[in-house]
Parts: sequence; structure tokens; C-alpha cells
Amino acid sequence: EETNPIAKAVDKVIDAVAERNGGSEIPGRPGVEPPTIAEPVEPRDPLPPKADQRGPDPVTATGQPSGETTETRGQGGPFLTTATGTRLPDTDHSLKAGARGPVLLRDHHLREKITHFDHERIPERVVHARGAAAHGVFRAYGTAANVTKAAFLVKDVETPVFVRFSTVLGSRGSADAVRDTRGFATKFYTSEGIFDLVGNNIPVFFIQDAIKFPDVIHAGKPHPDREIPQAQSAHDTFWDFVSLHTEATHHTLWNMSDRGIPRSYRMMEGFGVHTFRLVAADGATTLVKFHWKPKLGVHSLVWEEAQIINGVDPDFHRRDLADAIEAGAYPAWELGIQIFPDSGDQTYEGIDLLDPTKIVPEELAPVQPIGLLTLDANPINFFAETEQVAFHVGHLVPGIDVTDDPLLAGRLFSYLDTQITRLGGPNFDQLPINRTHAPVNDMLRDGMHQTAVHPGAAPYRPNSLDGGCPFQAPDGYVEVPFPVEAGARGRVAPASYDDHFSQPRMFWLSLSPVEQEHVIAAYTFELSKVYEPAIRERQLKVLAQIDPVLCEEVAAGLGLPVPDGKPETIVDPSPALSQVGRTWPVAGRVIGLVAGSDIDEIRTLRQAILDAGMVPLVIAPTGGVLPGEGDQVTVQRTFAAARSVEFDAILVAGAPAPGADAVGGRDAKAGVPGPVDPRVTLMMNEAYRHAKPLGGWGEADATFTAAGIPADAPGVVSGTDPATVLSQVTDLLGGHRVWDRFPSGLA
Ligand code: HDE
Repeated sequence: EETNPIAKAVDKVIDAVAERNGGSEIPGRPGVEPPTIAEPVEPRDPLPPKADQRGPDPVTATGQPSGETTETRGQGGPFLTTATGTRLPDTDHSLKAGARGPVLLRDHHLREKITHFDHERIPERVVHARGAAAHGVFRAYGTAANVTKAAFLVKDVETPVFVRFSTVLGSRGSADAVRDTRGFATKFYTSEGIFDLVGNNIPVFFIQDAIKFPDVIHAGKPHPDREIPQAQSAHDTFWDFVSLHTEATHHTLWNMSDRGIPRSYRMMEGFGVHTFRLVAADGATTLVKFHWKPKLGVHSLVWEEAQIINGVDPDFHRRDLADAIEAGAYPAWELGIQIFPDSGDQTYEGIDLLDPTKIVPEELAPVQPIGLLTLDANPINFFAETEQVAFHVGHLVPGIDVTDDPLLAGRLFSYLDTQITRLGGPNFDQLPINRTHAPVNDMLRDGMHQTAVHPGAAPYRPNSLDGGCPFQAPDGYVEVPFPVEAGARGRVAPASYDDHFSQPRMFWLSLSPVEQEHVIAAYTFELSKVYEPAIRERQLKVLAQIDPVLCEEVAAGLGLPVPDGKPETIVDPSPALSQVGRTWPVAGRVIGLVAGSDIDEIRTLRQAILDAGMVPLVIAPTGGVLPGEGDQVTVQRTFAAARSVEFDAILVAGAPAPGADAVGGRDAKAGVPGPVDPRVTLMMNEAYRHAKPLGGWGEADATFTAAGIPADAPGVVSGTDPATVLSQVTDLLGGHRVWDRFPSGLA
């Protein structure tokens, strides 16, 4: 019998909590006794990892099973010890000469504890510092078997994976919902070694040559004098650089589009960006671009919503990913490839495949699915896994090779190099999260943080002392002997790299009017934050090369004259680039339920939302449980804690909320009759402006009116039967937002 994974997971959590509390249940449940997580007076077993959590596979540095289990790590044993195993009777007091006397320098435990703490942090990543990750599995369809011999792409092979999503510019503690590119890095622990697909959610990059990477990142990071602003591109140095360095135009345009503010990591595409070269079993080669297609569709926030989220819940994306996995609503992506013949000139339909500022439209080369990625477990320890994971574009397996894209060449150097600093030496491959699942027989020795004890006398080749082992593997990784183009040495680029505007124009023309409007608003916002008029004017000249309407609208917003110049190329749109107009699954979508006084109704609706695979959050004036007979209903958000940005849709129950005088609740404490509680009004008004489906029945209309929402506005469902309203709102959610609600002067 099919049951809702979310409901199942909720039950599992309830059972686990009940068990932990010695059989009693959690508040808000029938037969409740308050939990007693009292301080134990004698050792007992630690709590095991939660059902949604999994750590890296416990293997040794040489790939053998280590005998450890995730259960035995951490605070596993009964008694506290020093790092070297000496038992400790007291960790709460420093060693002192008398109760009020000086602390003694000889206190080895104090020194060890504080010294270790002092060094708990490692340098954050120079880019992509803020991230969130999950474990999962990749299952190959076998459809790539004719183009690559990679074993993990053979039909039905399952490969463990670890995926880290990230923002690029902000530091580790910055907010999630910023306007930025997102990293999408996947580590495949294949039987032939590790393959890392270190991609982004945007298919092009700011620069065509790795030597410009420090420039673009220095420009995007906060200003060096005051370190302002954090985690965003809306400042002078960024726009100074991209307006001068126009090969950044395409990537910047994607950032200014809805792609720069994803709704969820679960709803982003991923791209390998560069072209890769696949090698089949018979040696034949093919050029490909990698794509991740989310099963939930590609969806975004709206800019005001994103800005509110960054204050209300800076961990929005991180929380969303972990919650979905914990609830059993596992996010999934299909891996696909665009395939191009490995012609000598490495172009396709006139597009230079070695230029990372260009895409190949899906209409010209369809994305062919080759496997399914499912993320099904949260990490056990953020530092050990998400922070210490080390991705590298040079982690390749037989069947996958790189191309001569000069951006990729620099990356092949950079990742290992930066990780030696970040992870403190060259042995980070031995960290649990980075260990391969394939046997390791390297001759790499010693170094900082060496944890393997290598036996044998001859870590060199050729040797006779260790029996000649390890032998070179005839079936090992071979670089494709692709001929190198002859030419004079020089700091040069091909002529095709000079085209900076045709593809930005294609992207612009491919967007729906609503999406174009968002792009205009984004450029206007960002350039409004630029102090130097010359930079704003220069960027307008760049926009004129993309599209006259875009340029005029942004110029009008900035109060600046429209510069001369117009697009010089004629291009066809690529409809696949638009996010709007299709219908997607609603799994995991969050519905706010402003409770009325009819508890039966709320109970039924809550269950109906769960049955549809979505997440209901009950909103009421105060916390605790809703008053009423029968199974209790817990209030999950008080009016003080609820904010529209947490919900994909909001339903308002018809009858007045408990403890309130009117639908939506008046400010009960103020005790005066008056309008609907202003916090509810604000919530509804924001949700309306952010084009979220809204529903209500009975007296709910009073709430809509108070929030300035016209009764006949698109996507506002009012009726008499709650179940019908829910089903209509669910249909609307399939389209993500009520797009008609955005004013569109451009159509
Ligand atoms: Fe990265 N990039 N990158 N990058 N990149 C790093 O490696 C670099 C580029 C990407 O979750 C760093 O371990 C150079 C493109 C992701 O741990 C560093 C260039 C794409 C992540 C580095 C690029 C990416 C990184 C920083 C220009 C998409 C996060 C910390 C030639 C295809 C991985 C680290 C994670 C991280 C260098 C451009 C994706 C410094 C030199 C293009 C997803 O090595």
C-alpha cells in the first residue's frame, strides 16, 4: 500500500522521540506525557544517527573496510578522556590554587581543550564558502554505454554519491537566498575511482580563460576597504569589471534572471559548463556537455521574497534540503548529455565548444538522459563531510576526459592547489568523505596528516623488493591522444571568443515577458547600488548590445539617458531556457494553513495536504495546540513567527481563529476590535505580491480584503468547500506561481 513518505517520516520521528523519552510521547499528540530528557546519572548508549542521516563509508585510506561504524564514532564511549585516552574526572573546572586562587599553567587538560578549540576552524573556501550537502545514489540507465566505457554508466549500476550545493561569493556564514550563481558539485564514488562533476546552476561562465579568475572574484567579493557588501554583486567593483570585460555579459545576464535566486537547491538545473570528451570501449571519442535536470522542475524566488528570506531565515536553502530528505521527499535529478561529434575543429553548428561563455541550445542538441541521481541521506557531521569534502575537476575515471577549454585547464590546477592549504597538507584524500571506494595502490608517502601506515620497503618503480608491485595497469586511465593545434606560442585567444553578445541576446529573447521583467528589475536594483555614474552608464551600453527594450527600461529606472548602440546579431530564441509555462510535481511544497476555530476542518485539511505529498504548517495567534475535541493539532507557526516567505501557498480557514475576534485573528492582546491582525495582513499581502496561490473559504474574504487582495485576482481561490479550495490551490502550485499576477508591460 502506498503511503505518503512525509507522513511516514513524521511517524518515524515521533516514534524515535517517544523511544528516547522512555515511551512517553511528544507534546501535541494523544495521550501525551511531557518529555523527560533529563541529564543521565550514569552512562548509557548515545543516540544513534537519525534515520535521515548517513556518513561516508567507513573504509581505510587504502580502500579496505575499516571496521568502524557511524554508531561508534563521536561521543560513543561511556567515559571522558583526553585526546590520548587518559580518563578525566572533571572537565568543568580549571586546575586552581584554591577555590579563589589563580589558574595553574600546569593544567594539561585545560591547555589541550582550549588549544584544540582554538584551531577548530579551517580556512573557508576562497569561493563557494557557503554550502549544504547530502549523500545519495546515482543509478545509470546504460544509455551512455555507446559513448563511454566508464563503469558507473553501465546499465543499472548504482554508485554512491555526495553532492554539495553552494553560493559563490558569500562567506561561510552568509545568507542562502542571495542573487548569485550556485555550485552543484557531485562526487561519484565509482568502482574505478572517484569522478567529480564540479558544476554550477548556470551553464556559462564569466570568463573564457582561467587566468581571469582572480580578477572576476576580486571584483565580486566585498570591497577591500570596508568589506561591504557581503554575498552579492550589487556594488561598484563587480559592475566596474563586468561592464569593461564584456565576455562576462552572458553569465551576468543569467545571474540577473530568475536563475540567480533559486527557490530551492532541489529545483535547480546543474551544468558541467565545459565540454568534456568521452571515450567508448572501442576508443571512439565524443564531445559532450553534462546537464542535471531536477525532477521537481526549475523554480525561483522573486527578488523581494529572497531579500526577506535572507533576514527571516538565512538558512533557507540549507534547511529546505535537509528537511526534504528527513521527510523522505528525496530530491532527484536526471543526468543528461548533449552529444557532439568529435570533429577536428571542436565546434557544433558554428558554436565554439571550447568557449565556456557559450551554450549549445537544447533545440540543436537535445539533452539525452543517462542516469538518475537521488539524494536520500543528510550528513551526520557538517564539518567532517560538507566542509572537508574536496572536489576536483581532475578526479576522472577511464571513459571521461577533459578538453582544451582554457578555463578548464586552470581549474585542473586550482582545486588540488587550494585544497592543500584549506585542508592542511596533501593527504586530504584520506579524510573519510574524500576516500575512494576503489582500491588504492599509490606511491604517495608521508606529508602532513598522514593517517595510513604504509607497509613495504619500495614506494618507487621499478622495484624488486616489493615484488615489483604495484604494476602499471594496462586498463588504466589514458588521456585521449587528440592532436594539439600547431601555432606560435602566445597569450592569445581564437577569434570566436570575441563574440560576447549573440548568446546573451538569445537568452533574453527566450524568456517570457514576466521573466524579462524580473531581469529589468534586477539590473535596475543592482545598478542603483552602484555609486559611480560612469559605471552605470557603461553598463547601459552593454545592455544596448543585448536588447533595446532591456536597455531602455533599465535606463528609465536609473533616470539615465539611453545610450547609442544596438544588437548586431540576429539570433533565434531557445524556448528551453524559459522556466515558465509548464506544470511540475508539487511534492514537498509548503502550505501555510491559517487556522480557524473548526479543528475538525483543520485536521482533515492537514491530512489532505500530507496525502498530496506536501507539507502543511498550521498558523495560529499563539503556540501550543488548537483548542477542541479529539486528536490534537499542534500550532507550528504563531502569528509572531509566521512570514509569507516560508510558504508556497496559503490557505485561510473560514471561521474565526481560536483566541481571535475575526478571521485571521485580531491582535488579541490589544483587546480592541479592529482590522485583521496586521501580521496576517502583511503575510497575505506579501504572498499575493509574490504571486503565490491563495485560498480561503467562508469568512476568509475579510482577510483578503484587509490585505488589499481583490477577490477576483488570478490565483485567489475562494469558495465554500475547503477540499475544493485545496485542490484548486494544488493545481495552481503545479505551475509554481500565478504568473498572471505580475503586471507585464512588455507582452
Ligand atoms: Fe571553481 N573553484 N573555479 N568553478 N568551483 C572552487 O575549489 C576555480 C569554476 C565550482 O562544493 C575552489 O575547493 C577556478 C567553474 C564549484 O567544494 C577553487 C575557476 C565552475 C566549487 C576553484 C573556477 C566552478 C568550486 C574553491 C576558473 C562550474 C565548490 C574551493 C578557471 C563549472 C566545490 C575549492 C565545493 C570551488 C577554482 C571556475 C564550480 C579555488 C580557477 C566554471 C561548484 O579551486
